Amino acid sequence: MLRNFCLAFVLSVVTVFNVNATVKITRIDPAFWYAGMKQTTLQLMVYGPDIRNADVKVDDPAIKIDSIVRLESHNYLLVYLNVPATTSPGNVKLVFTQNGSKTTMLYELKARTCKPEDRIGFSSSDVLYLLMPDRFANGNPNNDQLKSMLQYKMDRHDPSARHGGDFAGIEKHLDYFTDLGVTALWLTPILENNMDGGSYHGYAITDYYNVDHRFGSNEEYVQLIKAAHQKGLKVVMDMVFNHCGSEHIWIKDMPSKDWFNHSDYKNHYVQTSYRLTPVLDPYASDKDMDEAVNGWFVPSMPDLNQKNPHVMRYLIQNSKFWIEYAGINGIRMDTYPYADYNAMSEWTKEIQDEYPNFNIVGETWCTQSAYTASWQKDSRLLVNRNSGLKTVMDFSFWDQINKAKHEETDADNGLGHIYSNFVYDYLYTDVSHIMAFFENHDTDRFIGDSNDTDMLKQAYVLLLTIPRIPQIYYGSEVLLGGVKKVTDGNVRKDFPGGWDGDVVNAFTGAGMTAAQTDMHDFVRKILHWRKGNEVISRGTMKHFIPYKGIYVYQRELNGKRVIVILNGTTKTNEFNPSDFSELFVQSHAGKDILSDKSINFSDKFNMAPRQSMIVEMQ
Ligand SMILES: [Ca+2]
Ligand SMILES: [Ca+2]
Repeated sequence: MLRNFCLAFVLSVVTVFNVNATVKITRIDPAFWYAGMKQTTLQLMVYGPDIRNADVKVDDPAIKIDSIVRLESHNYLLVYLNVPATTSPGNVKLVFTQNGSKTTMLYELKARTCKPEDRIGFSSSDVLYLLMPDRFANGNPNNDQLKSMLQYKMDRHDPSARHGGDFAGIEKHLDYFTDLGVTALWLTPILENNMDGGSYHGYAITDYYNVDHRFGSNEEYVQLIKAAHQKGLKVVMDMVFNHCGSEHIWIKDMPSKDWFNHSDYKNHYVQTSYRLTPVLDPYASDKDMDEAVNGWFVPSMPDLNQKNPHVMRYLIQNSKFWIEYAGINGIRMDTYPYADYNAMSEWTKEIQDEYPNFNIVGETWCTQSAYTASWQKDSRLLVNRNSGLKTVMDFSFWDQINKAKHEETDADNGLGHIYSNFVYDYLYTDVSHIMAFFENHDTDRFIGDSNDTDMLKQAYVLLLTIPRIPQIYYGSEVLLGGVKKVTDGNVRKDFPGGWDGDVVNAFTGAGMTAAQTDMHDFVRKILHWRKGNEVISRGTMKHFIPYKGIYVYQRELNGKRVIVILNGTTKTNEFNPSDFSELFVQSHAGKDILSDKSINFSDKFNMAPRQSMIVEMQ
């Protein structure tokens, strides 16, 4: 059924003329391309029985065949076209001949719909809302159980089964995001995962050019992004270059042995060590490096060999396809250091060349700032290496804030960890391109199974006022909890109200507890205040070593100042302005946007346990 679908998709955009006996072509990736791309090389991956032995000619004066690559498998043929940037949109006639048979095909070059420089990525003026499409809202129950897919379980009571969320559910609730005040959506991977069991998380891709039909169609994905854009929301696409799913056709019929790392997996399986230090370690052994980068993530996720230029060209084109076709505003690249360093640098460079204002964030999961900073574009920390990666993920902040939540604050403990995290910002080339978060879909929920809303509030205050690109995770604003005990599904619970009949509905407020409503309103208030607030998105930072349990920092831009004061203890605590007197030379008056109260910094005052203040100075 998968193959049948693929054929239908290809035939919808490629016209094939049959002349007597035909050369059988079941699919071409990409199914169409765009005229006027800066990169003139276009790889066509042609699929078909024994297509390896076919010959191809292009019947178009403007376009030439650079090379034809015959892989080990007889069922693939790589055709490299040279499409000059000046080529007009239209159809290119390709003539395939094989054993006296001939097939002519019209390959479409579409017009680009947007100037490449107008593809604006997410930035520190945005707040990203991370959600899992399977777990957010079910807008179309008809796509829940598809017989065309490999067998899987649809059961909302099973945290590892599919739950039926989809694009229609997200689109239906776009107003929820704008009302909350976030400005960008990061959806976990939406491409097809036709895996035994369903692979609800999306990280085992079996088709790089089609979305998973349990979420909707390619057209519905494009429509969702259009609708999001109309409401001022950006959309970030989660991509995976390190591995695909083991049900991908490339595993069942391997194009060549060097398409995957450790491809002799049936006789000799090599798993990654999940230890990423060897990638940057100047003393790393070959063994450690090989295991880290070339080992498979899990047996169901074969490790793609990005050092193979044909694999990498396929992946680079695929990312450009989704930028052009769907109009995404950014890419979050999964398991970034697990893929080949040089190949990934080539990718970031090519995307940057084509789309100078686009943004990519890479998952660089190591809790040392020195590690993360080295992954950022133009880092001065590495000699003769440049990842080209604009945005990195601050796993150090995540680690430190999750330590801090259990501790009383002093210079070394509690919010002292947060202070230390920012001290090392000098390591980064560009602080405005660091994405921070206190939880995501791969970690315990910040609140875990507790009901400590005080610390969660303080975490939101920090995240939304520090010099970072903040990323929040769906549902925590209504106290969705959970820890990764037993299964990751426990931190990926259904958003309340996303399914018909949900007793608690966070979209309407029905059935919500007072604590849920209070948290939602608290987060909403900061998000709306942050929106368009350049003091926060672009301002300078000054902070104090935590003193008497209190952490204080100031953001400033063009004379406008915001002072954030956090009582990092579980006790009532005195704030004495004279301990931070350099902040109050110009003015003693401000307004706390959280309590809406005027604050006079002439005198000491008490702060409630874990109280936070965001004070706009007058
Ligand atoms: Ca559904
Ligand atoms: Ca790898």
